[in-house]
Amino acid sequence: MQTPLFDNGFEAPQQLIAPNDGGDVRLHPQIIDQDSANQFLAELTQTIKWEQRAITVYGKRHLQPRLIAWHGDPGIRYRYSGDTLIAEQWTPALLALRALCERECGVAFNSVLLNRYRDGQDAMGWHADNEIELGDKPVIASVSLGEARRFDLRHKKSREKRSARLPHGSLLVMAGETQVYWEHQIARSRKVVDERINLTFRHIAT
Ligand SMILES: O=C(O)CCC(=O)C(=O)O
Ligand SMILES: [Mn+2]
Repeated sequence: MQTPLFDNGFEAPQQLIAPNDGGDVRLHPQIIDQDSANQFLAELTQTIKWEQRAITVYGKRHLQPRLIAWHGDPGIRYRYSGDTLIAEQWTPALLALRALCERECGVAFNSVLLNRYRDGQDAMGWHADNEIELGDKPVIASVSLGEARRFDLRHKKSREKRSARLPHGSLLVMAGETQVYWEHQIARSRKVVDERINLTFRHIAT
């Protein structure tokens, strides 16, 4: 696989949320060149053991409307909504993407949650990534591959909304107090027909 290219300033990062708004969300629209992004998309589609898993919401079991996978350092667990995932090993593609995110964010990640949205009917509801294991002001690096989806942010108190399109080969970074004051979602869409893979690199306290 080629070394992924970084954007050299021609696609300047967009600040979606600034510390004044109670958070820090930046979008690099094209951090990976399109050829490498195509290769990552094909490789992850084929090599990851994708699963549709059940979670508990308000006491009821539901299948999540997307496929997921959890990879990371040995023994790292991810606990959420009544489900526990135990990390699968890093693969070469995941390590390459982790290196890119670590370089860009200046922090270390020991795990990655992968989401595969098969079409516009797959989605993720409003939530904040505020599990205790993520620590106080988590840095979360979110790589998008495949069909672009709209990413919505909503302030927990004022209900102000902000949105951005997450294109193929982009990187969204959430840091600072983002998870304290804001929630985010990927809404269903009738216009979207193609697949999208999203990877959120995280550091889980052990
Ligand atoms: O698919 C996305 O861009 C969002 C994923 C997300 O919020 C998560 O995995 O917690
Ligand atoms: Mn999230």
